[in-house]
Amino acid sequence: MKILLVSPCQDVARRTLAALQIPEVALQVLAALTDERHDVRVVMEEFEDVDFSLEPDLVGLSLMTANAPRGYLIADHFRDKGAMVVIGGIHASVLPEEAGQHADAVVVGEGEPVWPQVVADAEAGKLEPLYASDGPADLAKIPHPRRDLGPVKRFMNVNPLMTTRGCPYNCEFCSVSRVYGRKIRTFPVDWVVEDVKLSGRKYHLILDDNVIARPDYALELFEALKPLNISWVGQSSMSFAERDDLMRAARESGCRGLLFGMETVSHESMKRMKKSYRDQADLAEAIERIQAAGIFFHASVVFGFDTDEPGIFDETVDFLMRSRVHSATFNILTPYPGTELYKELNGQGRLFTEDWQYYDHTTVVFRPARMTARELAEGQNRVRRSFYRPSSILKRLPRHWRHPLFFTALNLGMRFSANRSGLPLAPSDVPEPQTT
Ligand code: B12
Repeated sequence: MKILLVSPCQDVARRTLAALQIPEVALQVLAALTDERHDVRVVMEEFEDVDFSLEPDLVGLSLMTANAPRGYLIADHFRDKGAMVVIGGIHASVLPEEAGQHADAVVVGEGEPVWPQVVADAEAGKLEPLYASDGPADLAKIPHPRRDLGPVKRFMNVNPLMTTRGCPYNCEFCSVSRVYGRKIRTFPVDWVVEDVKLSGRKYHLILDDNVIARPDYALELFEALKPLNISWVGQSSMSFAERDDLMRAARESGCRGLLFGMETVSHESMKRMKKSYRDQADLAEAIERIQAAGIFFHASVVFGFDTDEPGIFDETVDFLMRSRVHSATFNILTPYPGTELYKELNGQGRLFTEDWQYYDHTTVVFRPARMTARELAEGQNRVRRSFYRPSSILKRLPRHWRHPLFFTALNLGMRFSANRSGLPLAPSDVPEPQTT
């Protein structure tokens, strides 16, 4: 069979900057699981156009929420031409019925345990409407991704690496545990080392939600990565700051920087989210410890919690400037389907739209509790511009001057993208409901 695996772009007119594009490993793993008899092609639309004149027998699409509408267009196009279409990914996993309207089959959860069966059934012309694995994938048996398929290697592009799966938390705004479950599973350390070697790359992104989710495993992994002389970035929880041994081992293994899901500087919101730090002083101390350990600190901040008032924007910038946070992303709270937050806001009639293309963290899609949608949109925009003003970048120059090039390049890149973005307002054709 001719198999086409596609990860759609949210909007082909607004592709990610080339230097920041990262290949999507899920499709390359599915390709590796596909029998060699088949002719497999992988297209990541962030990097390259889909060739709509192709005539594949089977199309596999990987969908997040924001790129689902684009994915459905691609699905409908190839189905009209007679191809069988299978949809997987986090969005299809939480809304299989919706995805099923554009596909012959939907895969819920991890793809590896069921993909060979999907391909066999497609070949026999008898696809089931729904595939879901009986249990979690055995990570030791997952083949290494087919990096030869997909986008052409570019000098700066980082290579995605998988080391763990699963998340024990159940945050109100996240649906990750719906795909991977709540138990943390780990790829064998040898598998990861082999994967790094096979990639032949120097720069890596560890995809895990929290690289230190299993501290014992993380220590063993960092130790094994040391001799490989690579550089990597990833995401971690703030409890990293409490473990000098982990910080040292991470740095020695090539960790250049980590994204921390800080979310908020509001004391009220921290309490509601049961964060490990109690207040701003606590948080500032943790940031200082991480930076002193030589780790670049990238904060991920979210605006729009029900506890957020209009003062939250200035309070956030003041805090980030005082703590000399190296860089930050400012997101608008987004109620992804499948989350508690979605249930709550939908139940309260506060969603403006269910057009998923707007569910991207940069558009206000719900009525906030203590400010208007416009205040939220304008506040986020103001914070981005103010944090990346040249004078602000200068004021935040690292106390611990270990990554001068990285700091400058990232801050200038973020400044460019902050200035490029428009005002992220709720879709204008959807009037903001009256407060009851
Ligand atoms: C790494 C990552 C990124 C990287 C992406 C790098 C890359 N190109 O791959 C970066 C930092 C760029 C990123 C950006 C964004 N991300 Co992100 N990201 C992740 C993260 C942490 C891991 C994803 C991953 O690669 N996992 C490893 C692969 C192997 O797993 P997988 O993709 O889930 O696929 C498995 C199954 O879903 C299934 N499957 C997937 N596709 C298919 C297709 C078929 C045919 C089949 C059969 C099966 C199948 O099988 C796979 C293997 O088991 C997840 C959180 C998570 N733990 O999932 C968030 C996550 C996917 N991101 C999310 C979001 C919101 C974003 C952004 C919109 C954020 C923003 N404001 O910029 C952007 C959008 C970027 C875009 N492409 O449009 C959300 C998506 C929520 C949703 N419902 O859509 C998640 C779930 C985070 C969260 N906690 O909410 N992200």
